[in-house]
Amino acid sequence: MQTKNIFRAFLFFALVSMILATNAVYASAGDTLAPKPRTPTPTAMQTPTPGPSTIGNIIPMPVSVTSAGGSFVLPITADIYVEPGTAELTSIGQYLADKLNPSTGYGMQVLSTTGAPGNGNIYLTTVGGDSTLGDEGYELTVTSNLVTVVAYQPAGLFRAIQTIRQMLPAAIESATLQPGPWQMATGTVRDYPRFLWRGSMLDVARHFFSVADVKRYIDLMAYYKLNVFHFHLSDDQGWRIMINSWPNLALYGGGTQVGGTCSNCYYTQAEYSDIVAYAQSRYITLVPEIDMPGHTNAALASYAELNCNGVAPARYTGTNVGFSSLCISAPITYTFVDDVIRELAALTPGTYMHVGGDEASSTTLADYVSFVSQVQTIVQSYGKQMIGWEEIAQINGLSANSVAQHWNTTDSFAPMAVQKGARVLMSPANKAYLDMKYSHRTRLGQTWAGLINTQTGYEWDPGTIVSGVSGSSVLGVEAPLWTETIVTMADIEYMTYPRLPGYAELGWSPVTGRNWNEYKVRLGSHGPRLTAMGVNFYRDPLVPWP
Ligand code: TNX
Repeated sequence: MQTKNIFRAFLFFALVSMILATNAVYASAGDTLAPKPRTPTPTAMQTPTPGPSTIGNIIPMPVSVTSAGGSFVLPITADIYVEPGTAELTSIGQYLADKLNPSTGYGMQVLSTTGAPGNGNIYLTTVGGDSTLGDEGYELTVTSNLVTVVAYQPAGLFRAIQTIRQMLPAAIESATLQPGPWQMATGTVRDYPRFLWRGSMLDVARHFFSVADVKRYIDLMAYYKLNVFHFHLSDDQGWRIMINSWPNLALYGGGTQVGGTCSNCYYTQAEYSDIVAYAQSRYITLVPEIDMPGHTNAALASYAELNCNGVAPARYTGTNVGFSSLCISAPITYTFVDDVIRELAALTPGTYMHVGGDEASSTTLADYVSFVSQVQTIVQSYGKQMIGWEEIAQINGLSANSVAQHWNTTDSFAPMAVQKGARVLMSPANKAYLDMKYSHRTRLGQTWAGLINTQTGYEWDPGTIVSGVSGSSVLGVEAPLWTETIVTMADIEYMTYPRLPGYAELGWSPVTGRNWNEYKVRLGSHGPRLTAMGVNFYRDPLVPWP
């Protein structure tokens, strides 16, 4: 504690010098829009007393916000108190500390407490949490003295942390020391999600992305309270996860991507588990996808016996779809599926296994139905539930706990899934596909499902988009990023931001009162936040960026 206080005293003088230096720059720049230089009087060295303020600009829009009109300023002495002081709550507190410490330089620590801590701190507790707010709900109260979050479950505390970050100035997201002051408007936020499943999919098969890139994708999702990361691990162009019983899938099938060869382009099981744990620590469930029976050229190329004619095709690095199929009549096909699902299920704590099932145009309908029915049995034999692209709704024995992911833009198999008692995840390609171009002028992306600017991506409702599929039949919303044209992390960020915050809002916020003209201003205010996080977002001209 002693060392920390000495450190904080030094930091205080460092910050004051920074503020003075910043003002000097503004003064010499001669920009009339820049803030007036603050006179370096002794009062400038005290904590500034901010004026009244309101809580605003949170994405996704919370269920209820009540502003009290005052301000809380995070003091240099602030710490984060958790109750009860379990390992789980301590790591949630540490996540917040790790987000706030680089920019504030405050060296906030995570401490355990019983009851509210003293003034000037952040207090995260599950004691007395309101069960009616659900697992992800929370109540955040900011007074001029204290920031308090009460949640029924730890996940709710984690979601609330994102609200706290968004209530602080944008510079809080900077990785380097910033001057502050670190002010929040006072009031209360009571909040919980509309849908259970608020997801995003990343295709690492068409182009491969490093573990670090995948983690960054997940961490950015967390900022917008998303809770499912769908990991598209196999396709015609590459197989990305080591399966110990079929090693050539990764060793050979992981050697290509769109455009050519790719060296060691797969995740080891340890790397996969590391990604699972990383997502879990952000209260994000990882759903792995092995796309079958189509989209399987990488597997067919790796093992000749998976082909009906016993001949392995060459690996594929183009972008066509619909030409490959597993051999539906061969018993070894089901040994293969069983082995892959068994190994993946053992590494995956989440409930769902995604089995693809889309665009199987080289498989007859009878074969398709027979295959997916057997795959459903295999998935369930490992204690998991099946999710697949909407075509899987065609199988007769579709289980009520299986999920069909709607992606088509006109006709849909979603009502068929609902008739069979199953639920639907909404990813209509003309609304929710992150790989569609924003406009004809944007370089990256495709156009087959249409152009999706930020407004088009926002103005629809997962609860009514497919007629006959509503209410509890709608599990949630997911935005997939296919990567045929996406090569780098900068490309990923460009396609994902600023559209993903909109999908997060469709998944979380109440539908009533939602409107683009209000949202676009709120989204614009996130521009400086995304900039502070180093996100290469598309400055959609429809959004009033400050
Ligand atoms: C269709 S939609 C696909 C993917 C492509 C995507 C490109 C769906 C389930 N399959 O294989 O990557 O279009 O936009």
